[in-house]
Amino acid sequence: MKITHIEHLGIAVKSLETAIPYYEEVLGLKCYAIEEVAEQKVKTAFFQVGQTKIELLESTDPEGPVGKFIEKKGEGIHHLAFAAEGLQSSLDFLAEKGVTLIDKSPRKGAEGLNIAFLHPKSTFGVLTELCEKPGCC
Ligand code: CMX
Repeated sequence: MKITHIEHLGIAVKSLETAIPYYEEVLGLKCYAIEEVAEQKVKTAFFQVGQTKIELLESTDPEGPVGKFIEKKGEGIHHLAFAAEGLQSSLDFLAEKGVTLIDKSPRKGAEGLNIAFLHPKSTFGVLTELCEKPGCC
């Protein structure tokens, strides 16, 4: 298993429209993409900070993962995403180590990345995502 860097931090917000001006006008970052991920019931907005991105997540459905998260916990950090080389072999390794996989094999996420989530109950309370660029490794 090889993690190379933190790919992004996912932050749940009630509204992209009201959160984006804080990131742009106060923090001075630039929103370079807005993308809906219908399968995940979210609309996302991305900001680059060095090698890492901030991914703002607005729910498009109260029953989706981010809708349920905001209902329970309010706005805030939703998940931590690592860039990992060899996604399927990393998942196999993690399963062997007893980590509960939400995704047993990679699927498509925002920005065309292959992604997979690990269950927060087996990662010390942090919903963890592994990402890999398609075609890599
Ligand atoms: N971080 C930490 N804990 C979380 C969590 C999160 N983001 N989301 C849920 N939990 C906890 C809940 O607090 C709850 O804990 P308790 O049992 O102690 O109360 C437990 O997990 C179960 O939560 P739930 O609200 O009943 O939700 P579900 O079990 O239905 O789903 C999860 C939880 C993590 C399996 C689901 O949210 C999931 O599959 N997430 C992965 C996909 C995702 O988050 N997509 C959105 C981002 C997409 C993108 O980045 O493109």
